[in-house]
Amino acid sequence: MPAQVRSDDVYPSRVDGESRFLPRRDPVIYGTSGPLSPVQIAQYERAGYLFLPEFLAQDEVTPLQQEALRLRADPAITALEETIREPGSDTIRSVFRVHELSPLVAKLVRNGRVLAIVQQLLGGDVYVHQSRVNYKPAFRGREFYWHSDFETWHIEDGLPRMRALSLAVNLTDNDAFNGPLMVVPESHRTYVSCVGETPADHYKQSLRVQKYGVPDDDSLRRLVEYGGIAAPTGPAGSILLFDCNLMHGSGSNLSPKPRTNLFVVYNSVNNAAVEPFGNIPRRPSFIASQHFDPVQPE
Ligand code: 6CS
Ligand code: FE
Repeated sequence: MPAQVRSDDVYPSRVDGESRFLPRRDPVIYGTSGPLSPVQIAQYERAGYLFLPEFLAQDEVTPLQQEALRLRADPAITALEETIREPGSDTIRSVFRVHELSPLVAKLVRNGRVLAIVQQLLGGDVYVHQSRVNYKPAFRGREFYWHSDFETWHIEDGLPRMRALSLAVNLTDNDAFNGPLMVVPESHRTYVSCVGETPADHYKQSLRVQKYGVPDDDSLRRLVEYGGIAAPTGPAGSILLFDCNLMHGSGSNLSPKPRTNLFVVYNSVNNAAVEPFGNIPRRPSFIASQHFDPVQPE
């Protein structure tokens, strides 16, 4: 193993000349009881994700939709480095740290129904590692290439183990045509160590188009041969919970309808970020939070 791999690193990446599959060394489900049924827990454990259509009521999702549009139109927000633009244009792709920029999103993060599920999956108290709105505008919203979030959060942000998940809330319908999120079922049980050295200030590039920390074609082919590809599409208000190591991505939006999703990344307080495992300076806190206080239900 190359010299720069830390002795406490069970998931090395970006150190070898070739990509490797390493087995997951962590549980998928950490909790015991909670609102999810045994069947739902088994689905999440086996496939790495759980889709709950129309989880939020219309009167919960409408204010969030409006809030997402307000954030994008507010010059005080668009002037911040939290606002990321599409490659090659000024169109807004994402706004990060929305759980601190928006009281409405802060409220959603603490929503009791959501939090009980997250705590069941991760086994107890959690904090928010990252949050963002991805706008994927009509006609020209660009793709997010295949990746495991955990690879980046481990190497660039210092999350030690796989004990985090993403909550994706559909703020618009996600359909076959507007660039819905796609996942590779069961890929969360394999860690794909990636090739290439992380460039300085990688996030400035990667949040627009990611080139490092993405799997090579052969690895992807093998994962998809095993698990296939699923696109859990559904109306606004639907939510997707997915494991931090699940391979996922999404295509461009060629349709006339935007695809807007809100993402909240919850991490166990027992898995708080340490020094990044990639021997690089940690990313700014608007991408990788340093506030480890547990989220309290509202
Ligand atoms: O770099 C990150 O943390 C992120 N990038 C992607 C493509 N997904 C998760 C996360 O927002
Ligand atoms: Fe991602």
